[in-house]
Amino acid sequence: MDIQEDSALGKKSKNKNAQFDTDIQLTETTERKINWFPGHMNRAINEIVNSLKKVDIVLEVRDARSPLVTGNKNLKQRIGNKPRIIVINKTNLARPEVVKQWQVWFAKQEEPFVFINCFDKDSLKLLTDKAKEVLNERREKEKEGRIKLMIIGLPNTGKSTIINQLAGKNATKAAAKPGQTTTQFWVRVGEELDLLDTPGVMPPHIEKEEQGIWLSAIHAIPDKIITPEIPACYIIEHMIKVKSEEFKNHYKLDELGPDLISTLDAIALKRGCIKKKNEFDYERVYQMILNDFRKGDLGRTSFGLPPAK
Ligand SMILES: Nc1nc2c(ncn2[C@@H]2O[C@H](COP(=O)(O)OP(=O)(O)O)[C@@H](O)[C@H]2O)c(=O)[nH]1
Ligand SMILES: [Mg+2]
Repeated sequence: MDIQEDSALGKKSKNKNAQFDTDIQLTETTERKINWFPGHMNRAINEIVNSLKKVDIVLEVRDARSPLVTGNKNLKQRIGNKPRIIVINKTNLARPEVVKQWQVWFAKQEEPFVFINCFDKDSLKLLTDKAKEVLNERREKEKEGRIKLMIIGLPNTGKSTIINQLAGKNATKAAAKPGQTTTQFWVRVGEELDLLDTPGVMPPHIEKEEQGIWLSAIHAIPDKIITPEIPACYIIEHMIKVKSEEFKNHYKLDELGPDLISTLDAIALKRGCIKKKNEFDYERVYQMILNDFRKGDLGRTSFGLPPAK
């Protein structure tokens, strides 16, 4: 299935029994494919390829809550031989025990990687040290001068924030939604680094619909592509499944679950999301859950585990 700007999922949400539909949909359609690849992404990719010759190393930023789904095989191919480090950011939003599993998994792969929370200074040092280490290994002889790094990755993974944290100032625009960086932008950092910020790029294909929902939950995909109801209901079901105390406490629920609809209703009641005719205002609940989840207020979350092989 192709999800275009007026997505099939979006239309579905306008049904009367919307939350019930979602329930069915998630189980029926997990194998469907989501293709969301607006035209301007091609331009962004071509610009990345054109800029390769200007940089020493590429940092591919991903989200620790889903380190494989936030990667992009297509970008990897286009980067070719240029040294690359996979930067798995936002570890402070992911479940620590799952992050550990991912670290073990990445250590068995061939590529250099680093797990960071870019608001943490030690993390930033890990990142710059790794870049220097990889470059020293790759260079036949020591290159003089500043290191030029290009930062790429999916929208909203924290590319611009990493640059701003390294620079110690708001040198490039960062915000809690995708699509904030629209053109490439150089930032000088201290005596030794030049960083090239780039607009986020989506993979041309998202393999499973469930993975598209993860990307929507973490806001790598804009809300106009997948209607908020879908990721919001998914988040609730996920929180019930993992028995999230943070979720239960955040909305002051008496119990967790037992199911999606009872939880939606309980949250609507607790938060006063009621329309004039005494109906629950589910749209408000969906948006609130998404906002709270994205801020990290519903606790640390990981979507998916490392592959067994
Ligand atoms: N909790 C947390 N939030 C982060 C981290 N890095 C970035 N963010 C937030 O993620 C959002 C997107 O950041 P931005 O740098 O604009 O992403 P970009 O689209 O990849 O450039 C912003 O709200 C940042 O504050 C991190 O390591 N931890
Ligand atoms: Mg940006």
